[in-house]
Amino acid sequence: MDKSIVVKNLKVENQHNPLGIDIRSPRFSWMIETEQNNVLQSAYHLIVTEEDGEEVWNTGKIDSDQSIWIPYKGPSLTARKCYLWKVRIWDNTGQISDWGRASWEMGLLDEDDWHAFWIEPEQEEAVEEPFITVQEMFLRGLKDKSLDEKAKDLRPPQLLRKKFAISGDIKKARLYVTSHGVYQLELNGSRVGNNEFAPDFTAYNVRLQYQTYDVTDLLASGNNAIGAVIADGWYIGRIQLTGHSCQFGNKLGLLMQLEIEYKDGTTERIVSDKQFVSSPGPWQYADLFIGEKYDANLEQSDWSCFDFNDQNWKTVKQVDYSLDNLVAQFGPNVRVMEELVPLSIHSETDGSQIIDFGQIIAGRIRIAIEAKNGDIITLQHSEVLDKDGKFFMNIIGRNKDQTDIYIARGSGTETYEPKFVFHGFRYVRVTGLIASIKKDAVRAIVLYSDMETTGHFECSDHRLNKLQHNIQWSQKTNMLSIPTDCPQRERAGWTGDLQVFAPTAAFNMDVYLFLERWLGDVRNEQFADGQIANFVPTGKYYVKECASMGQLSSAGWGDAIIIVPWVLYERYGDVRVLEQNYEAMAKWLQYVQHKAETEIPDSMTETDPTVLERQKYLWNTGFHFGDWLIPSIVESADENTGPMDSAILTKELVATCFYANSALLFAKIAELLGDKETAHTYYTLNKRIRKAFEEEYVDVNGRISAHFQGIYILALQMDMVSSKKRLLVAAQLAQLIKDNDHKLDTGFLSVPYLMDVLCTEGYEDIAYRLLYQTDCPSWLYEVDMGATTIWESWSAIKKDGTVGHMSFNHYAFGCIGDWLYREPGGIKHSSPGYKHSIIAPNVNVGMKSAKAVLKTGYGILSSAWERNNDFIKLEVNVPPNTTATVILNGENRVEVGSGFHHFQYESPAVLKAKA
Ligand code: RAM
Repeated sequence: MDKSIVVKNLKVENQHNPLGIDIRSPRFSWMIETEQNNVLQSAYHLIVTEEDGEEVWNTGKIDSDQSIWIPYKGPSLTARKCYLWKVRIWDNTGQISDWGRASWEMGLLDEDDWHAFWIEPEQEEAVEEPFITVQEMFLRGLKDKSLDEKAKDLRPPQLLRKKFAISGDIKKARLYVTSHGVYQLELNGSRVGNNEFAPDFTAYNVRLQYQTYDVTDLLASGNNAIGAVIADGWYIGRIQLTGHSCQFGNKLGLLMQLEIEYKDGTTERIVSDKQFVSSPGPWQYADLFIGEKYDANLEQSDWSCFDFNDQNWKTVKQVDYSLDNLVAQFGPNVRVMEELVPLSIHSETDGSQIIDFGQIIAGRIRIAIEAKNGDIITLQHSEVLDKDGKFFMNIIGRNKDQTDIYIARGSGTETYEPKFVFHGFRYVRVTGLIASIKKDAVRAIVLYSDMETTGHFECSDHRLNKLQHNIQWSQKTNMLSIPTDCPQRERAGWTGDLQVFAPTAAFNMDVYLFLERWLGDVRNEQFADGQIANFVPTGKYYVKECASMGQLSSAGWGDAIIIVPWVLYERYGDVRVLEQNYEAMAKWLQYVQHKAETEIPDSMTETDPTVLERQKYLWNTGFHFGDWLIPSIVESADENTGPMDSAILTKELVATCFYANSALLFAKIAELLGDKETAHTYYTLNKRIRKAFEEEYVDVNGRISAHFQGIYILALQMDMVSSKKRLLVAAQLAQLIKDNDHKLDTGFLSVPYLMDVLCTEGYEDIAYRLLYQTDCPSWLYEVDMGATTIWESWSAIKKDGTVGHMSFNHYAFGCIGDWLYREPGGIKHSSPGYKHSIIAPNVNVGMKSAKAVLKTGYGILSSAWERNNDFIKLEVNVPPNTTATVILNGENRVEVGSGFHHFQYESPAVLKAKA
């Protein structure tokens, strides 16, 4: 008989049948599929067995509606073992599903599980770039060296190989690998897996991930050979704002353990050791920032096959590095996710050809070439053309070349795709190629961490759809291994950028494990006094770099340790992320509290005890990025004004707002985790900070001393003013926006709340005008100027077409995406993970229709509405095992269960586009 409820999409640690995990208590999730409405789970039964059927853990029937993130609570799991699991559920009408089945396999769990040795090929130690400060990098006098000059300091990636013989019928074979640098593997001439830039970017000294590959089908009884190529990657190569090198080490290394299980039950192990030999390959160098130089004449075919003659290869060194930083891969690997066809290709007068892919991406190209032996083909990457349509390198600074060089073999068609680099680009300038490039001969290879797309937003305004497209692309291309600010200039895990963008990110893609992994490093790199780094992973120059700022962290950046876990908890419903980060949150807040309580601004001459007393609650000292990049300040005609002024003019108030906000969030988290006393302490602290803020900074007319839009927004959003002043403060904000010709003037930290604050304070009309604004700065200005991603600066291309040396791919200002999904889209979580949601589309922001779709942990949640004369037609889909409150017209509440629901209601007054 067909069951009407089915359990499917079984996941362990949010992955289907994962291999090589080292989480001792993995979390189980499943979805329920049914044609019926109003389905809730009332109980589940989960059984874990070994492969031979022996039972490991049997929950029995558990009365529970929990179907996501159920932790394993059976006996200790064994390294390398494969576990089978099955689950069935009961619904609210007593129906029982069939068993759904899946598996997972544990990886190596302890240092003792490793029998391999770290090996290093013969190599010159990498050159450490001299330390320069951020200020020095942007000084006009600081000349970046030529590519030829730089090449002298760059070293080739290394090939390593080992031959081995095995005999017997193979049941399964697993390869556990990691490296100092980034690696790719081959077994008997075939590529192993499809990971790019493994082992990913982590705080390597604390945590280096190993990857597990199923290589059963790549081995054969008899002679075999394994090969690895290792390049500098993040470990050794140039990274971060100043393009420095050797931040984690200066020598390439490999650690590898192949474990074979034969059908007769015996096992065999092949490990990295002195039997490996090494040789440079066709790459003359490969640096993530500078680019790759590849000489096809130096290829050694079949180098990873048994019969290859490796007589001239060098022996490797076995080195005794500690294995205590090894952990299993956690979360997604980087992969080739998409390929793009060129939009156009044209030649410039100097003979170079410019390929336009029509979209800014992070990745590289694959190009089929016909050339003469020794021809040198150069590929330069850029995000924009200049005003006259000429090639323009928009990124400046040390080592930001983004240039790949290919030396041709000269035999027929040869295909080149760099392996160990990625660039941020839309345009590629090809020089050295005489034949004209055909569109079919090139592809842009889009690289990012392999995460599922979970969200979709569209509406009747095609420009807003383009904005959504741009936000999604800035997300994809800035989530390559770590969440970065931009994929070309810095490629650093700036905590503030992610903090503002996390809610949007969690709509667009399943970022849960990706961000959980990164948060692990935010914790790992927390300083002893509780400070949280401005970007993570940091590297050995971090402390030196911060020296000129006098501290290692900034308000609104460090607060990511509280805000990001909270967002993840709300959107994905897993309490573990709060538990894991709890201690780090507490330490961060203690640091802030200590600063607030013990320091007063140098300029303070006050003697009034009440004024002095409230200083304890104001975080008004030290350097902070403040409401970073306020447009009117960045754009100021005054030559002496620059980006740092938005920091200086707003930092005190921003810091105090974030202090209050983090205290409140932490109090909620403490309460949730059962720590009532702490919760009470921080609720009280939050109140005191808010009171002190109002007394210190807000006058009787609701004017705040730092009179910027962003400060009003933060004050309102974070409840920094008492109810009696709220209206006045909101009116000040409204006036500021009106005086600015209905244009925003918000920086990084306040922009996420701009639309929400205006809508809740009764200024929907202003919010609406900002949304449709097309003068700079505005979201649609960028769209009108042809943006395909979100820019770092709203005016990166001026009205007259002048192009700035800016990043054209910074997701921070794309944080409006969250509002689009929640307000016109209409979907909001109201309990963690969308177990209960609120569907309340705001139909009053100038659209004829809008639709938001989100794949939650329970299934598809969606809301689609359309204006039909005087009526709104609304279609809602609520996933099984969840419920929703649908709010029609802002007031009528309808409680619904899972399934499709249709509504029709009278439309409210309409705001017409005035833009
Ligand atoms: C810039 C980065 C980043 C921002 C910091 C403060 O250099 O691009 O976006 O967080 O500065």
